[in-house]
Amino acid sequence: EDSPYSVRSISNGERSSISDGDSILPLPQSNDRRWSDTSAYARKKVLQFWVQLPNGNWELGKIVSTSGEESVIVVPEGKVLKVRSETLVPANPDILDGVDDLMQLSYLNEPAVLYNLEYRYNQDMIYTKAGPVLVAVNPFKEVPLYGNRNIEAYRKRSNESPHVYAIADTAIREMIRDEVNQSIIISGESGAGKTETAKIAMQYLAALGGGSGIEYEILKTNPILEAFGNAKTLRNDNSSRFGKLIEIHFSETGKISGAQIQTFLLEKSRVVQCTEGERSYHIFYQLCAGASPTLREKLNLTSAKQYKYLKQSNCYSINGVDDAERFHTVKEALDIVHVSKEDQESVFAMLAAVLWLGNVSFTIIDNENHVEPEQDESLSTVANLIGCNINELKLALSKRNMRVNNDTIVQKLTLSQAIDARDALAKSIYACLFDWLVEQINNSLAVGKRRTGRSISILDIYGFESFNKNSFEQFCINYANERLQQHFNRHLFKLEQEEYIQDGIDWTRVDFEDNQDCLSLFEKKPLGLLSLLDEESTFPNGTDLTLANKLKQHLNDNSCFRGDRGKVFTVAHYAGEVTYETTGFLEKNRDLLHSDSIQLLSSCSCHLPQAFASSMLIHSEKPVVGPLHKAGGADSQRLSVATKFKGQLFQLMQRLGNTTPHFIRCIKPNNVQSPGLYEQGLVLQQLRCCGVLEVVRISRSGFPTRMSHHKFARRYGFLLLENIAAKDPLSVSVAILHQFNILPEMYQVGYTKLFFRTGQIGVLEDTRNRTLHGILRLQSYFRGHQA
Ligand code: AD9
Ligand code: MG
Repeated sequence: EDSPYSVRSISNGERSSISDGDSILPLPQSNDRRWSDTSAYARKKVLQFWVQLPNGNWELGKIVSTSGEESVIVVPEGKVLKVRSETLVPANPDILDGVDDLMQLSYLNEPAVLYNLEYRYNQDMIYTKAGPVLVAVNPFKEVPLYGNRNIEAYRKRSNESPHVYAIADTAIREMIRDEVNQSIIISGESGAGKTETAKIAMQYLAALGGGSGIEYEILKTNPILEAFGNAKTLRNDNSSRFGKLIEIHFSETGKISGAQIQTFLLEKSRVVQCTEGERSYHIFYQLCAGASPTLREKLNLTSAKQYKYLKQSNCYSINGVDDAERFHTVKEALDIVHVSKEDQESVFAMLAAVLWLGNVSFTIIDNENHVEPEQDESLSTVANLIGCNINELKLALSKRNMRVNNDTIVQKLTLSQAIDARDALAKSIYACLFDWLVEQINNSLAVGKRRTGRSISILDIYGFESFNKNSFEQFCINYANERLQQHFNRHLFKLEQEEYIQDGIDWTRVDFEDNQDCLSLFEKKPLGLLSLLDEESTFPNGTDLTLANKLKQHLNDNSCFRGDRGKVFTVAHYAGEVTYETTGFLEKNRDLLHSDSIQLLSSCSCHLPQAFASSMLIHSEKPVVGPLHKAGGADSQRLSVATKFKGQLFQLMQRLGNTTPHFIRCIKPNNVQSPGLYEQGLVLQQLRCCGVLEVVRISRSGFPTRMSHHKFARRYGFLLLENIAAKDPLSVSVAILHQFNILPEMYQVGYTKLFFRTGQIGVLEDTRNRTLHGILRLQSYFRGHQA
């Protein structure tokens, strides 16, 4: 046997040399290790293996026999399987079941990681570290991990198990200790728990930094932003349809002094268009359900079922949610962030205007399919609510002024053009309202003039998305995730290196897969995805098909890009390939609101529409993509959506770049939002996407297992033959390494710790176990003889 050891010592000072425990004392049946020595792992004394079943799930199994390339495996229910030996993946010794940190696993393979998370999940331990990253598996039920008592335990550090609280605590401490701003970056797919996690982090910061009262306001921004920016989707009953960065500022004494919120790319289309079974933004249903009789009358409000925008998806309520009650919560929250009662009423008027706008219908007035809005309750209510002249509203929804050279010509709208104009107006009002609210909140939370420069930012941004059909939204979201992933990679590598250097060990850089190529595919000028998209958006005759062809023409040589047939192209993202369809790309990227509509808003007597109009005009003064007015006939020149988003992302990365980041990866264990259900395949796919396995892979190429000399000496010292009583932990550690012939390339001795390559601790652990078994056997053997 190619064993790294031949003799073992026994603890308790009692020394006894035995040649081979197994030959003297056969191991009990349950620990049967009669598997073949031909297995590569036999020499490493691996007891159990992971076997992948035909359904893709992994099961723990033991080798019964191996012949040639095949092994016979028995899995827990006694089932026997024949598999190719090379497909077996070594499992970790039982002592590593459910470890706090995946880095403690000797074998860092996918099934081991999956099993460890599941083992913990089943005991409501939803948090696990993957080195510097916190993994949070959504429990879909209340777990007893939160509240003041738990906050207190983390503050005192009497509880050290992984938790969002622990991350928030570290962030506060590092902010104060290093005088460096911190960020908590939360990612994961829809429904994985990002928003809840962000709130849990905010709770902790508010509890520790509370006192000024502003922390209360900060917490109250959540119900507001969720009401206006979240909606029920097929994936999540409370899905955020925007990205959010909240920067919380602290005074020198560590108290919260203010906050600032930045939002990214709200999904506007939901206001006018919504898939069966989903809902529009919560606030619409809340308003319809919760408005007082007086307010109803003022806004001419009816029930949600009477509004076309809400009716189309045939879904009005959410299980376990009382919209009317939520409406009151939102109003209270608005009070707390100092939105006046008058302003609140204006906000509700805008919401009602959007709803009524959706009910505006058109009649055809000539044989060229030109239309006019019907002069009915919907139209008059809209005019009333936004405070405009009804005839001007009618004009804005049926005609378009176009400037050609220096002349203005009036174009009548066809039915589909008029519907587009109506929907564009509704979307703009809503998006402007959302931005306006964020601005009010920011004014209320404003950091005093005396900025301390100490802050903790929490980023809750949409995770990587890959559906059967992927459109412009996924294109932007995935681009954002590419940017964040680069931040993640670069940061983690720096951390790894720093830890090695700090402990004084040799460190030659390990390779890692950078995603720079994919980012360049998006950002390169003039021949990158974004530039080409913008260019095509400015062409009068540009269509989704010409866009697709243009991309193929210029990018087909790029290794991250593949042009497919028709309007389809594929991008090789870090998290996998995604195939996009260019349908709607140009229109969504242009996101035009005709100048007629902007003019209409600025002519309104109510202050909100006026404010919206001027904010749109301000935005249109910024540098422009190109002569947009030639394209769709609109003459307001604006930044394209993609370019604006790219600018926001650059700004975001710059801000994050100046912070110490803390990463939280949320995982959704099932697609049905139900507790206790852990689907391996689904979890695995997310672990791959959000880079957790990549972190693990990175560490594998380094020395992932770390143990202090002290702990190492205590755990394995008894295996030594020599007397170690007088020796220091470092010498004991080195002696152990030598005695067991651990190859020099498999470990590094640092100042405070030993660093091991993957799997090395498994070897020692098994020796230790066998020795302990040997002792037990010997003891019972002797007891038997004495009896
Ligand atoms: V989306 O991309 O915005 O669609 P999120 O934000 O990742 O998504 P969210 O935080 O909204 O997901 O979580 C979805 C649901 O999971 C919540 O409404 C809760 O019902 C549930 N959840 C998430 N985290 C926890 C938790 N720590 N404890 C209990 C949770 N329930
Ligand atoms: Mg969310």
